[in-house]
Amino acid sequence: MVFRKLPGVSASGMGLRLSQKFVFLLFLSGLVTLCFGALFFLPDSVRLKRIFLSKSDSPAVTVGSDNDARTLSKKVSGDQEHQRVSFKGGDANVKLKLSRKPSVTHEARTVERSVGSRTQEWSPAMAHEPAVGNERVTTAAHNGEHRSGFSYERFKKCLIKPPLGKGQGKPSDPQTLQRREKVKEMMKFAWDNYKQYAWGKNELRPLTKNGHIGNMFGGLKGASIVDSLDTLYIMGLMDEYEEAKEWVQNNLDLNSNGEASLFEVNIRYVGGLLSAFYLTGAEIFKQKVLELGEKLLPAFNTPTGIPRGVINLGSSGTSWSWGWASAGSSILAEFGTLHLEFVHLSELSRNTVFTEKVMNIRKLLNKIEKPHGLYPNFLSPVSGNWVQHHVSIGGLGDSFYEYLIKSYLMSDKTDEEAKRMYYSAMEAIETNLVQKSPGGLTYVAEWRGGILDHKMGHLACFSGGMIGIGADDGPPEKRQHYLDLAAEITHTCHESYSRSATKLGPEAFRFDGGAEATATRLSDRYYILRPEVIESYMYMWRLTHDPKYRQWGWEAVEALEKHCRVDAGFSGIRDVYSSTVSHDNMQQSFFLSETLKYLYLLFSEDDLLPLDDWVFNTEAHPLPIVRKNCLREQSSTLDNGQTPLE
Ligand code: DMJ
Repeated sequence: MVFRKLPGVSASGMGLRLSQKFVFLLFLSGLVTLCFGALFFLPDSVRLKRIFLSKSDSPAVTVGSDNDARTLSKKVSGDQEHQRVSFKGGDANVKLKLSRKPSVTHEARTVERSVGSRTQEWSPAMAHEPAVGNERVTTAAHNGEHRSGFSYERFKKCLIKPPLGKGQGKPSDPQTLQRREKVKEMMKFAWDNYKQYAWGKNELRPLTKNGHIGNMFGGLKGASIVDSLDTLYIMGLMDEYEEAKEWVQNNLDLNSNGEASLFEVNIRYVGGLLSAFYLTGAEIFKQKVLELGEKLLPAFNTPTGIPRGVINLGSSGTSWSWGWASAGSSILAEFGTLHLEFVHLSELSRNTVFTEKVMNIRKLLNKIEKPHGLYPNFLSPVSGNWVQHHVSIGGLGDSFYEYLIKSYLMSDKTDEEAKRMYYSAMEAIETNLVQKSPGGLTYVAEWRGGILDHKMGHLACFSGGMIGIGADDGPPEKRQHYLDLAAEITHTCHESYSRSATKLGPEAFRFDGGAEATATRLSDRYYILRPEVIESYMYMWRLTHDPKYRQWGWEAVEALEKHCRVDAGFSGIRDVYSSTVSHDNMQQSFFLSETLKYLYLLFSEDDLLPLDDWVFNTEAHPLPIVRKNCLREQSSTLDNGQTPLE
């Protein structure tokens, strides 16, 4: 028997027409999809979501709301380096712009985040489990307990000298002592005001007397507190140090879910906590830093292992490239400025995973072909190739070079690869970038695919100190040459200060169109309390004991007092060439961690944080040299028989 369907008549006998049934089914399936899809957008904490989706099923992509995008994407003034420079320094005037396309979704999805296993009992075997490719990431961070086997007592015995010197670095001559006391007073003033008006926020806004959170730290708070711990400690501001420690203990919440700059979180939070631990032995710092270190690991889950610039600190572990970075690239100064901290994370956790991540970056950079031996600033984390040929020892490139020589020094001069890479980079920089102005000033220009841009950023002024500390270990015939070059660059940077009305230096200065160490663009005239010039004074003082460096440091103190000190703290200024200053209303956390620390060290004896035992990370947080037969062999031999640096 053949049933002949009459047009529009249901065969089911339920009285529905075929077209009606179809519409109904369509509606029903749409509803189911919608409900299920909605689960993805619920916060991780919602129970329903946890019932339906296991952790690893959770979508790696958490696309922020338009609102988020709006707050993250601000108008950017100036050129790309300007964005980056300000970015690195947390410039209040320039806002972040993220590429909202998370491009690491697949890899991120495959990561079994140990966040999800925090409630499990930790065992030493888990801590030692090496990460294989992009998959399992396990550390010793559980329930706030870190049983890493690291012995602080043993570590202290490995130091050649006491960290704070014989007498806390107190200088014998009265004028220097007085100057040092002044710097200490500045620190206390900056701290007290931060405490009064911005406690727990990231930075103080000293004019409006409130706090600033910003969006560089992915919801982490208290950047000024973490950045200040070691400065307070070495200055002997013990009540303040105790307040800071207590805040870390009770209020530093690492379970944030925001998008952070991997670089900034690493240099300020990881660096700050590591130093605080090594200086004081307080376990809380070690616990926090290992927990935080673990949260950063998913950033490396890219096809090449080169991390992207922005990481979600929440459970998704997704990462993004900066929207302004060419073609989804990663920034040399960002992924190249992780080594020191990550090696110490391995030292403390006895988990090689951290060192493996940064050694992988090193391997790639060592192997890749370099135009004229130079390292361009943008690299694709997908292909592992350079994205364009802009080279700079200032913003975007700077601390990569710094970390090469410091990796060598921090390895107790055993990391030969870092040494080779540093000195050949120096050769290329000298051949291609180092210039002499008509007025006889030595400067390091920038390179754009073979064309020189005769500009030097304030950030590039750290290079005087870097070349200075690297002088001793270069080819013997170049030792004096490097010291001279370091002194010349530091002199040029001092000129950029002394040629301004305020005696503070601009964000960038030029050597073309008749300019000599002065800013020619309005947009380059600001000063945001940056440390780099003073940092070079400090190193050059330690290396030469030429009194001019202390004198120059004192000039900077006077200028800071005169132009940057306001009622409730210190503020950056908008134009160093105008003596009627306009303040930017921001006391950067690096002012407390770097600028004031370097000034204090400049007016102290050399045995306060002696360079025989310590290297400073790029945020001026001191990290101890990892000594063979000491830190490494006794405390850090791993289950697989390797040491973290192997
Ligand atoms: C600091 O956060 C670090 O020194 C970084 O390497 C560069 N910029 C700022 C200070 O200027």
